[in-house]
Amino acid sequence: MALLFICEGEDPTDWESALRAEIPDLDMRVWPDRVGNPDEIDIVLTWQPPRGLLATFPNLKAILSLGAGIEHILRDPELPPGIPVARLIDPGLQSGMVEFVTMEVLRHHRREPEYRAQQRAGDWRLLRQSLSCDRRIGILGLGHLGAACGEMLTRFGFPVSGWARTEKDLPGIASYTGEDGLFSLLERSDILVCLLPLTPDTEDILDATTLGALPRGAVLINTARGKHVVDDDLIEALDSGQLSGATLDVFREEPLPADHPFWSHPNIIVYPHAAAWTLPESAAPVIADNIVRAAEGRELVGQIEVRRGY
Ligand code: NDP
Ligand code: OXD
Repeated sequence: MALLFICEGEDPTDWESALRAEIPDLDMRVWPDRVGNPDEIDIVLTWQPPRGLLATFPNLKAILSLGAGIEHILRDPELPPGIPVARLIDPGLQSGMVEFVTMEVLRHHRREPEYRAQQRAGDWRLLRQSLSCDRRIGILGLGHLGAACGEMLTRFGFPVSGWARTEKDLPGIASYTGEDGLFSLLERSDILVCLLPLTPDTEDILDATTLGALPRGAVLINTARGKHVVDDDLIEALDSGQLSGATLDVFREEPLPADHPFWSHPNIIVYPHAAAWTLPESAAPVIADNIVRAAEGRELVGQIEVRRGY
């Protein structure tokens, strides 16, 4: 089994040692310098493969994403058909996202951005605090990451609701589905967290209409993809007071262009796509399991439905 690692700008050294600790005789190649004969490549492990590249490996048996998101693979118009594609289901990615979302929910809940602004102005003033049971959280996407974030937030006493394609039965989390369900969830979300995959159905989902359906003064935390948000509509919602703040970890264009208004907006907190990382020490056992599954022709863990987009 030859595995090809395709991730521009990432040093493969740690990945090679972590994967070899799992599969000692793994034949691991690295694009673009150590590919060898393309006919020998069985599995690709990748983040943002160049368009058209995957189609150059005629004997591919599986495509494994180095991240939870999969749109960076599916966007390739020459994606070879019929090859199983798997997203990454990684405990480290999950705990990283739970930490990040919890941190940002608590930051907004405890009015930390306002206290920092007051500090810059030398303004000593108490801001009224709310109980967690009075701060309603809505989560778009109740999958591997969204459900885990929701579960953690219920432990703080926040009322949590979630929206998914299919009905969920998660302790303490109210489940919503469909278009009506989306608007029912929005109207009861003081803090809205987006953890949807980017698909044709979810692109631009956070626009003037959906942001306008949130309670006045709500907060948005987007840790999914930049293309979920219509940038101008978000700025308009913040400037009009419809939203009081936003934490953005992901953007339509990354790195966020230097002249983008998000950088300097007083009510936006920007992170450089840092919410959750794929770390070899946590992800290698999961990926190794999928390498073995691919070799044996078994279904992959996290195998996605290509037609559905996630
Ligand atoms: P999953 O595939 O496990 O979960 C996706 C969830 O979204 C599911 O609950 C699914 O519903 C729901 N969903 C999908 N399409 C729709 C739709 N049209 N309408 C309603 N609900 C929908 O993904 P993960 O939780 O693992 O990851 C989510 C996303 O988080 C990734 O795709 C990625 O973009 C982002 N991410 C960002 C990171 C960062 O650092 N910023 C790090 C890791 C991930 P159902 O359960 O019914 O199928
Ligand atoms: C991912 C990400 O999809 O880091 O895993 O964005």
